[in-house]
Amino acid sequence: MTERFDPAQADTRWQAAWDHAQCFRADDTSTKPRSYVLEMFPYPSGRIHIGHVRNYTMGDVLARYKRMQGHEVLHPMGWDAFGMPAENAAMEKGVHPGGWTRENIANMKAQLKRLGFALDWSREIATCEPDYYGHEQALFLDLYEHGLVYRKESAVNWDPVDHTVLANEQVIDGRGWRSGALVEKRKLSQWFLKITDFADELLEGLSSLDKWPEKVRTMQENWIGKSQGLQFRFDLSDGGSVEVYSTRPDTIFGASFVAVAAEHPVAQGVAAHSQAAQDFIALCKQGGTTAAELETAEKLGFDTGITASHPFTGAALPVYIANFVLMDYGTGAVMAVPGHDQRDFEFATKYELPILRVVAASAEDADKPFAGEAEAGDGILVNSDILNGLSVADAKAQVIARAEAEGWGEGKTVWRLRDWGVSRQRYWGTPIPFIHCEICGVVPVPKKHLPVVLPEDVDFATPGNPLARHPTWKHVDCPQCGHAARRETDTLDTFVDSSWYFLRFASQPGDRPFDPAQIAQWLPVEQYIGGIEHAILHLLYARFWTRALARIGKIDVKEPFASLFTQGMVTHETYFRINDTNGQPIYFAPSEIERGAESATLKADGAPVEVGRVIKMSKSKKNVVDPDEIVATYGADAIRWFMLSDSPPERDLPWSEAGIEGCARFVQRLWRLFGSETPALPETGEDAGEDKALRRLMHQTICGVAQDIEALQFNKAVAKIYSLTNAVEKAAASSDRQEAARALLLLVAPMMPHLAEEAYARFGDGLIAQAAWPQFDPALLVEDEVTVAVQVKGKLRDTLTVARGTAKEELEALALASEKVQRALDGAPVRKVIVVPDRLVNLVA
Ligand code: OW5
Ligand code: ZN
Repeated sequence: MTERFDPAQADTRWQAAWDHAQCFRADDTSTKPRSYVLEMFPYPSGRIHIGHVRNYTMGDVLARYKRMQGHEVLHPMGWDAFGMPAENAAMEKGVHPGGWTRENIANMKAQLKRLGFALDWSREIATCEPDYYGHEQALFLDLYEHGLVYRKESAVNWDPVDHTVLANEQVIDGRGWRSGALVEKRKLSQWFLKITDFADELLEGLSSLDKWPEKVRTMQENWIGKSQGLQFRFDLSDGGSVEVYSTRPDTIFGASFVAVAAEHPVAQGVAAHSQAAQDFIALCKQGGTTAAELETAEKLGFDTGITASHPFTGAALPVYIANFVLMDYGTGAVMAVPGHDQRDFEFATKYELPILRVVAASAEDADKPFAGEAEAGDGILVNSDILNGLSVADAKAQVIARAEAEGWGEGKTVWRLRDWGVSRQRYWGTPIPFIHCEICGVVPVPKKHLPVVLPEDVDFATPGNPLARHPTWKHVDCPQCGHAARRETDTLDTFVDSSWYFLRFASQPGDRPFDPAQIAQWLPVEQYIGGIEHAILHLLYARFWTRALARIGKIDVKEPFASLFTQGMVTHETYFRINDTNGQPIYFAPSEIERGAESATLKADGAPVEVGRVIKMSKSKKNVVDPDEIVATYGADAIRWFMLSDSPPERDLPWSEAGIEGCARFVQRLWRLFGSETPALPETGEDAGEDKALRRLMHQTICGVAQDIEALQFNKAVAKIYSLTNAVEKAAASSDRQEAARALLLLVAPMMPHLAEEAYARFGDGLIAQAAWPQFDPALLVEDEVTVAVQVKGKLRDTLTVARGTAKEELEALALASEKVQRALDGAPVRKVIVVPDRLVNLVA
């Protein structure tokens, strides 16, 4: 009996050995097939959390497996290092965002190393360093030269007390997070990327992404939101007219009012002689600007007294100024159909406007009441005059045709997708490389002057953008005319940093963002893994940057991620007691709890606590475990194994103490298997091939685990490894057992690399990190015994267990020899015998 496996010393020893041998460095000149395995790079928020561990363990298993399969693997890691959290820390703790970020990076990097990830650290990137963001500035200028970057006035969240622009996440319930003041919308000149130029391509491209989850493709499709609709004109009672656009012209007979944005000329015209209208417009300017905020905010309106004439019926529809209509979107005015649009429904309910049904499941349902909300679904047209009985699609076409024939409107394709506003009035981001000159206008910083580096000496004592109030930084001479000019003080949205990092990982020359030849070698990423929260924005922006760079001739790849996998959450049960005085729960951390099989008690007082739902880990519910503590207690292999076991990787994974203990026990179980008998035996001996069942299971497991890893179905691979472990443990000593144990060791190597190295060292042939995946014999995958059904006159009477491929004559003889068969025949002569080899013998009497 060998000693226990001791991760505390083995883990670091093997991590150092991998470092020393540079095992995980990707060779750009390799002739092997290439695999680029990438996980979404982390924000250096402070510490690695369990969600990171799950993400990076999955990628690590795939990367290690691909290397064992003989691929040249690129598996890099870096830091998505710009953004608000660093700036918030600066304001709260009085530290510099750069110092805070770099310290976090150092800590988190050490944590990742302790988990044993097979990463090529020579390619590490931090987006906050000038040797990354300087190249980003160069690419931004390239896009500008090609007309894909422009400036436009647009609304921002303005905090009137702090005199600063707020990020959306700094607006809480319509108020500034710091001042508590009601946030206003203000117009500022902002930088935009022309993603809408790519709307068609980005939509079309989705159909080529057959290794992306259907769900993600649908989300992107909806975000891009291509729709065919009708743009048309309402004549107004005051002699004017208003243009509206509707994606549901089929519902035109259900229109009960017209709504215009606060900034719409009709609204402005009314406000010119109405104080009440002016007050209402001012009210609309408060509150957030995001789609989500508009969706949830209470719908408010102001009746202008003007009416609009319905193009079919001539009915006079009231015209409202409404807070849910945006000037930036479409024409800034809408035809409102409360029965079939939720926002219109809420508005109509509040202002007691008619809610008509014009689409129903069938003609009989024409007068069915609404169940408290609008019905946006499909159906047939009702209460709609000439459209009655038509499908939604046919009715749309009909109304568009009619409008075009009569000249009051025309069919138009519109996109939900807007251009991407990338300006942020913040310090901790990539400076936008432009200079404002009173003479020349907006002038790009000449590329030879890049990077435009952030100043270090900034103060966060007062709100607002420290770059804008820095005493010297922004003062430069105009690169064109030489007169005193001013730097752009906006920085780029951090999503820009993550839109091209996968290119920089593949190629990082000093003098340009990347070398297109190397990009061609590595891209597209073979497997990208990350959280579902990036299904829309990050993934769309990365696809857009790739296509934009392809369009301007910088690279020759159109889709950055060939295959995408989105992982589930790591969850944990909650522990709490109800506070007697206010009825609120007081939560306890798992470390404060003694968990029994049925109940839980608080260690401090030994009295019971309630066990709550299994939910996403969060600070407020205290249901958090710290990966570092788990590694310290159980070792890296145990936590890695936990991340892969039990739950399918796209589902939630409930963390439990019992679970991690089971994983740690399995590590020791394997150690007993590998650490004792295995190395003592020769690889093949005279008894090779005797233990047929074990041999077959071994070959099946080698094949099956490979398939499972390639499909990222790690829990299935884990189950197969458990089965093979059981079988090897039970098998009598033989060289078959030896061979199976050796294969088993190679199969667990990507998942438990430390234990695997420690055991492999006993074979004395190098690092398992550099070993090959075991071979399997396809001939041994199939069972060599089959069950053959024996029927008499079509009725099943017996079964035979025989060797696969048993001859027809022999099967016939065996069938006739069966006592059950003879009984069924009851002396009747057999007239005909039908034999289907390996399957069936049918005796016709
Ligand atoms: C974790 C994934 C995430 C992503 C990756 C990096 C989380 C899955 C959900 N830099 C960007 C980023 O997302 C990526 C760019 C490419 C845009 C948790 C989260 C979780 C969270 C917190 C805690 C525990 C579990 C502890 C809270 C208490 C602290 C005291 N998820 N599962 N579990 N960076 O760093 O956020 O989507 O793929 O890895 O994530 S990131
Ligand atoms: Zn100038």
